[in-house]
Amino acid sequence: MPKVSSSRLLFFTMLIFVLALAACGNDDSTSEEATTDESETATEESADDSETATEESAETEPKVTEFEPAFPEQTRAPKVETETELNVEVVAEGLDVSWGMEEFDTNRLLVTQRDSAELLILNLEDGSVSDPIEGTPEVNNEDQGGLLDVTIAPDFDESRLVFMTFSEDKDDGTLTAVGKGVLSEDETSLEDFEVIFEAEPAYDGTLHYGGRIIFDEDGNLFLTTGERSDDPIRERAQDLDAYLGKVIHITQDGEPVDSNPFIEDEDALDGIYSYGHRNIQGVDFNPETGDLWIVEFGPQAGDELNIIEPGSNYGWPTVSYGIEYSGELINDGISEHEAQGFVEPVYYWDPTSAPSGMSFYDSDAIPEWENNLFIGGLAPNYIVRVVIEDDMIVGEERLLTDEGQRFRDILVTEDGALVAATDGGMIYKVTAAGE
Ligand SMILES: [Ca+2]
Repeated sequence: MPKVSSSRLLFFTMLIFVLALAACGNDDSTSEEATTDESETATEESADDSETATEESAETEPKVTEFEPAFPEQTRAPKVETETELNVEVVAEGLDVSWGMEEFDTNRLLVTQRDSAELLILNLEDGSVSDPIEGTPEVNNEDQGGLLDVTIAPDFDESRLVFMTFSEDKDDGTLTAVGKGVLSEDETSLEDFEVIFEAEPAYDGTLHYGGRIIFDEDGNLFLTTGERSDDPIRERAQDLDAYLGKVIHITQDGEPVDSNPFIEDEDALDGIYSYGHRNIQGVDFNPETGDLWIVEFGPQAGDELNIIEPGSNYGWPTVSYGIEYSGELINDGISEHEAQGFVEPVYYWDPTSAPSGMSFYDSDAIPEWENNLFIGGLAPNYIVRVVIEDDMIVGEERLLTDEGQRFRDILVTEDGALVAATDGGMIYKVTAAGE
């Protein structure tokens, strides 16, 4: 990596030189920036100029921070546009916040309702919604809490095992919990529901639960958590004796997976897979590489897309490409991750995209979307599509921008339909027109 740093240094040095030359013949453009450091201003402008001259970014709003990316592809990727004509259909409406979805049978989804804590079955073909399934857990549904994600065991056809995450009340606060139950043959109840994992410690707050779950190819679960938001509890994202702000790797019984990176470390919790995360709201495996990708909420800006490496530290809240909601710097405003010994995000957003549930498009139904990543945006309200080459983001698009919906979760069906759930109770289905 020193190689990258020195070439980048050379690049910026040249950039500043060229810019300084350009600024000489351009008096009025920088006058309102007079109080800021001149070389910084010059660098920023030159970067902007060179980008807009050649390719337009999908992001049109100004940055809210002064931070520069560690490498050019790390933010504000060139705008791309889907050429396939799309059919956008509202399959269902009038639901609660549909936080998680899973296709358990062709074109039939299990859908969680965050606030009412109901688990429903949605038929994508006729839009019908079942009565709530009995036997779901008690949850704390204040603020960001409730019934969160849902997935099915790899052997669901035989075991009928359904796994869910939720925010659970404990004596000393709340925490993110995982439970499992058996879906009855008549699909009306979850039987023998039991909690298999609790992301301790509990905390007296109702924010940042994380809560996504996904099975790996060995039949073990990855669970994501949040760092519970407040200062100082959020510092626990850096601690290996707390399950806050982590990616966690457990068996179907909630036990740490034998190969976990800290299993030999007596001071670390055995379930931890990676750490230094803020609030991970989306997770999926990249179908091309098999790598686990996650998206996590930043503070004000600094939302991150990360590729998860076992045992690695992703930096929060020591470093961030975002700032406090108050506008203050976080920890003196260090953005660069790698220089501080942390993993750089593969991509970040400034201003925010408020990234929630995500899914890779692992279908060829819309060929130009194959292996692209789709991420729900809560505020601003759109679906983000990113195009990836060699683990770099080379294009970004915003979809369904006119719908005015907070997109909470994204799912790609076996048939290649893109399904999006919103906080406003809608379920959208996006397919190629004419299909
Ligand atoms: Ca980070």
